[in-house]
Amino acid sequence: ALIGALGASWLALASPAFADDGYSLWLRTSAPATGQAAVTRLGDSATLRLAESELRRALPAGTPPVVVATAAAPGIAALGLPFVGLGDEGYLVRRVTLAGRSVLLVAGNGDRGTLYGAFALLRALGTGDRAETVALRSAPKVKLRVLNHWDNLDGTVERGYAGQSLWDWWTLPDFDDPRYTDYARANASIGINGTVLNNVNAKTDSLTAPYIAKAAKLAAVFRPWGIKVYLSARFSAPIELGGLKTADPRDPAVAAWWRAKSDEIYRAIPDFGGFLVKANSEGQPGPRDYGASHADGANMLAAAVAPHGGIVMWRAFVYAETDPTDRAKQAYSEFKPLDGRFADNVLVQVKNGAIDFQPREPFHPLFGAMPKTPLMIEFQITKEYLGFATHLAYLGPLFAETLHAKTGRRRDETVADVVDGSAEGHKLTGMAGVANIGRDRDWSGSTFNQANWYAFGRLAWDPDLTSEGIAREWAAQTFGTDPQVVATTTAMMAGSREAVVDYTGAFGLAHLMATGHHYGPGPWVADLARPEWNPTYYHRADPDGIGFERGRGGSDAVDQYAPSVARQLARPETTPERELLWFHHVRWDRRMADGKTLWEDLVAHYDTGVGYVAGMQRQWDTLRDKIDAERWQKTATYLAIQQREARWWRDASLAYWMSVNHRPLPAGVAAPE
Ligand code: GCW
Repeated sequence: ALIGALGASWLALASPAFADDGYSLWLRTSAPATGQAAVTRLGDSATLRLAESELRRALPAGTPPVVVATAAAPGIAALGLPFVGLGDEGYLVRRVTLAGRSVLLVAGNGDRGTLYGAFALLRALGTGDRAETVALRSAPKVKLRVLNHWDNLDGTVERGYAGQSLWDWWTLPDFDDPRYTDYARANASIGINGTVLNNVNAKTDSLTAPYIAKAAKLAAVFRPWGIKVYLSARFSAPIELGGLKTADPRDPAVAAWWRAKSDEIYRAIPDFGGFLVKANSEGQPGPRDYGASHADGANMLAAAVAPHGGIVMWRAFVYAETDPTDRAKQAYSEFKPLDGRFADNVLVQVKNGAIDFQPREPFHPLFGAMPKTPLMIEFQITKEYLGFATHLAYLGPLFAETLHAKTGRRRDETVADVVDGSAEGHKLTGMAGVANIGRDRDWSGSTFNQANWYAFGRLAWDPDLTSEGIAREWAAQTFGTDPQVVATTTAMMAGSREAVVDYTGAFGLAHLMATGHHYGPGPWVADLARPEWNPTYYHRADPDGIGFERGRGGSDAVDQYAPSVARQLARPETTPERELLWFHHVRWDRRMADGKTLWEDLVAHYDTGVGYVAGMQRQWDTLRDKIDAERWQKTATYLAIQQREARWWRDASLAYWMSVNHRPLPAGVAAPE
């Protein structure tokens, strides 16, 4: 094994194209360094030791001497460095003179900050900064940076496309799979500090003593990496586990059951983060079953964890068939009136858009509309509606588009300002990402999917980062700093999400995917039990036009936005074209900004999407000699699948639209196969 390891590191040095199955993610450059840089640690804790060992394993020989410390370590205060404002998790990396020696100091107020600083230094060096001149200072803008695993206790993962769940519930709590540590390390390297272990479609078993012990083991592994464990809670657990007759949150026996359950969890996991709850949504039980409100439910749970410093993340993803008008309006209708009624340790978790993680959605109208309530944003890192693990779609632009959208509530207020608490001065803030992680060797089902995990973490740390900058960082660490490789991969990534929008349906069309699995086209589907599950509900195509009318003559969803935004969205003329059919039903022959008809433009977008994928194939081909064979080949194969399936999307969609609108294809466009 030793010879194997030496061989591998020798190869790593000799050639940028060494064999790689993607397991080391963006931490490839931190393969064991050959010579060791001098790293000194001031102070002692498990987390500080990790900061030290991360630097030791990765810093090349010849790096100036490095000191890892916290602000309180001897000699540090006298340096007068700007620790103020860094909080518990921020860090500084500076050239300083300590005890007469010139060193590179990596330090935070607390040891987690120091660990993040160590990773930040490695990131800086891995993306081309020089150790001699590097100077970094950063603190997270969002407090809870959390992955949501939709992992079931039987090992399957809902909407997971990267293999079985990482958590091996059978061998926990005894067996400490080294992969748990690798997982924690990867997350810590991008600042993720929380993980919800189980699916929001929760089973009560996860709250039983054996599973609490298993979760406690994971929590112990993750703790030194600064990561807290949370659990999804099934609201009816007091009935199913506790033998009570009701789960009514106003019933004192129910509240007492949750208090006792929370106490039990905290005995096993003293720093347990708290609960995530999906209530009264898609068949999950909740307070509405008893005529109580979401606030009643959330506050009851919040009271149970409050004595231990825990929090509740209560999802706003609700829709019921009892409201036939517009699914997109329901979360706002239900939650907006509850603003100000949630306990201090509750966050309401809102999906980025009002429907469900579509390739493009306008930002959710709740952002900015509940100023008294901390709103967490929930993104989906796993690509349920964007081609699963096979299609290459970099989600940085999707995340950033929502975060940087203007709410219209105050001058220049963005969704990011709401999420990071700066809009209203909330201290409890959060961002959740539905994980794309499983037991595949490459964790996320493909190399480029790793970029989405990475981008989520980086944007949760700082929602104002640009998706382009994040892509460059990721590419340099994942493939090496060769400028051609970085330029080519980031160029591929840049438009890849827009390509998915184009070949699945541009201009704000949404939810056109095939039934159930959501892979591939199904815009014709009209026979599902609930109207709002059918693609035809969303696109409303008829011989004259297409789109869902959400203006004032329609469902009036536009008036859930701030007045200035609502005014803009109320009329097709002032609605951004990319969201036109989300908000309006318009004629197929409507004139678009480019002078062509909507139909002509829609057709053109399908072709653009297909063409983009072909372009990515050509770009990737130019890197054949620069990327290790295993990652190159898998990506090439997946791009070929995507190319075939982009055409499938185009052809099936066009054939269907033409059966509705009876229009010919614009001149020069190839007929669907
Ligand atoms: O995105 C949809 C998915 C469901 C998911 C649900 C949710 C966990 O199709 O699989 O269930 O939303 O977010 O609750």
